[in-house]
Amino acid sequence: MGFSPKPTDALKLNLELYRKLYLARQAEESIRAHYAENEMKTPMHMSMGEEAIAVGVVSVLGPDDQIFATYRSHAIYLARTEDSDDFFAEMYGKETARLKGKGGSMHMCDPERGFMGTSAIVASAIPVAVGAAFASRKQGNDTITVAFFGDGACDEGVFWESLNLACLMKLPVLFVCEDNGLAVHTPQSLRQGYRSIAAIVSKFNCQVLEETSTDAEVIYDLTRKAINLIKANRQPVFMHLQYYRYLEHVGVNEDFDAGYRSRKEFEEWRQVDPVNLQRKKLLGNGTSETEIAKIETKIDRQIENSLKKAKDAPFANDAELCRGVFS
Ligand SMILES: Cc1ncc(C[n+]2csc(CCOP(=O)(O)OP(=O)(O)O)c2C)c(N)n1
Ligand SMILES: [Mg+2]
Repeated sequence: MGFSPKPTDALKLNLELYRKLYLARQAEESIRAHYAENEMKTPMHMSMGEEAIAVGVVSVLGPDDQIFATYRSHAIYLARTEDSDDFFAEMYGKETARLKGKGGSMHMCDPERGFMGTSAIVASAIPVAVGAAFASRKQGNDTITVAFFGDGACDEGVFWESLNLACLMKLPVLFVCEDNGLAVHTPQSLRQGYRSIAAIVSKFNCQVLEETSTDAEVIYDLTRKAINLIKANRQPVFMHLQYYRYLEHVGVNEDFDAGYRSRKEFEEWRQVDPVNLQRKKLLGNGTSETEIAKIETKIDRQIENSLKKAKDAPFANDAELCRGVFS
């Protein structure tokens, strides 16, 4: 299977993108509202601000394409599955989740739906993604493998080794660098002895596409272009996409008083917030406020319902806790 073609109906696509953006944002708003109750024990690395990348890239993929990502993957997971029941069950650590509460926020995984895995070790999913792409090539199928990672992953040797191998072996990998300029609190200028990741990667045998837009449709179109290039040239593509992390590195709060970045910067990015931007676009395309509100109410209810089910669900028993884990 390849990727799904762009729906001819632009409005239909824009509604789909909005539905996923709103779901990702509201699911995290709901986490923020309930986290202090201390029933969700997993550490939270929130996606807020990044949703256009998650939704734009994932919406292009076909059912057999594979996604590997990081501990900051709520939006990617929800864009892929739209399964808030499973999402909240896992956040609450309950038996009803696919991973039975053993993964938590940082290790979400659903291979049957092409969400192959996420990891808390920076850059560690990238070589696994390259291996999966090698397997696809050996099997002779048309699958695309996507590796999402942050700009901090480019500080790891394994990123460069994986990129080198994928370029050398001409593997069908879409590298997606989600660049928020930070590794925890450290800016790129204090970590990287070069000015531009994209400029360095463009010296490899792969195409590099760059974008700063927070418009999910722009990311969607760029991803289609990337996948066409992978298929036409039989080479990986590296997408360098910028966004602003709204909340603290780990946790559900803002941190503009921590001294490493300013609220002013945040306010500037808020002007182009991916969810608001898409909502405005829909209104501009002739979608009524009532129609949009209907979509939002439906998702709000879905989230409320998932959250309640997760809270009410049991924990896995002791025998289950030791199954499928290394110790
Ligand atoms: C191999 C490794 N080194 C260090 C850490 C500690 N650590 C956790 S997140 C992080 C920053 C990663 O930044 P980036 O890849 O840009 O992702 P972001 O958090 O910005 O999404 C670091 C250094 C880790 N988890 N794994
Ligand atoms: Mg980063």
